Amino acid sequence: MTSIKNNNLVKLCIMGDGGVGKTSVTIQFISNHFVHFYDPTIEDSYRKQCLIDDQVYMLDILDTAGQDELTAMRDQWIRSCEGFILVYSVTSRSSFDQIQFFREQINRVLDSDDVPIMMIGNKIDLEDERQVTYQEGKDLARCLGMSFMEVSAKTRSNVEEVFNETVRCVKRREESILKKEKSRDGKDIKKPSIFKKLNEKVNSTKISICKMM
Ligand SMILES: Nc1nc2c(ncn2[C@@H]2O[C@H](COP(=O)(O)OP(=O)(O)OP(=O)(O)O)[C@@H](O)[C@H]2O)c(=O)[nH]1
Ligand SMILES: [Mg+2]
Repeated sequence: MTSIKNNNLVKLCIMGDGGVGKTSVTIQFISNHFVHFYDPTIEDSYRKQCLIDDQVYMLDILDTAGQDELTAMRDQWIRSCEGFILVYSVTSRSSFDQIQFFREQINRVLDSDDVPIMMIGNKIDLEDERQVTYQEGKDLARCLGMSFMEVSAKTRSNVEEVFNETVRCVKRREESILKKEKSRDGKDIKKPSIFKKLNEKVNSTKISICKMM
């Protein structure tokens, strides 16, 4: 029987301008179908258990409002999540221009520039209406330190991969924080403070001897 450990619960937040397809991408991932109609979101959350790299995870996905008049909760949404999916539509230049604003808001609220974020360009099935090239998306993501994929909620292209990769980003960050903490503790054990002080004294004596000479 597979059980989910507490640390395998991953909280993700999906953000971006209104109408770019946040809900459609999420519903396609959760229940394998495409929503044709547009019903602006206020706030919805979804849960899905999935297997990523032989590990079972429970994903908590927060689907947020893109419409300007519904975004008062944004700081609170950001605080409650550990990984982010920033969505724009490849058919909308203005939604692409908004990405940097969302990125800055996440950094500000979490007071960190090292947050796991995946940027996605949605609606690639509408190739004739494309306003943002793949290269532009890739360049912006690299410049802002985010992972990047193009997707289509309609055809399901790359939808699963987006969520899998975002979970991997969250886990990689967690591991690197843990590693840093362990190595800090390890150093303290190897070098007890009494030796540190003794070393400092020897060094300062050396310096004063040098000065005298
Ligand atoms: N052709 C195509 N249409 C899409 C795609 N993704 C979403 N749409 C359509 O775009 C419209 C808006 O999609 P939503 O998923 O509701 O957009 P949203 O980002 O959740 O919008 P808000 O909740 O207002 O922020 C709907 O009519 C969808 O059917 C896609 O990949 N391809
Ligand atoms: Mg929505």
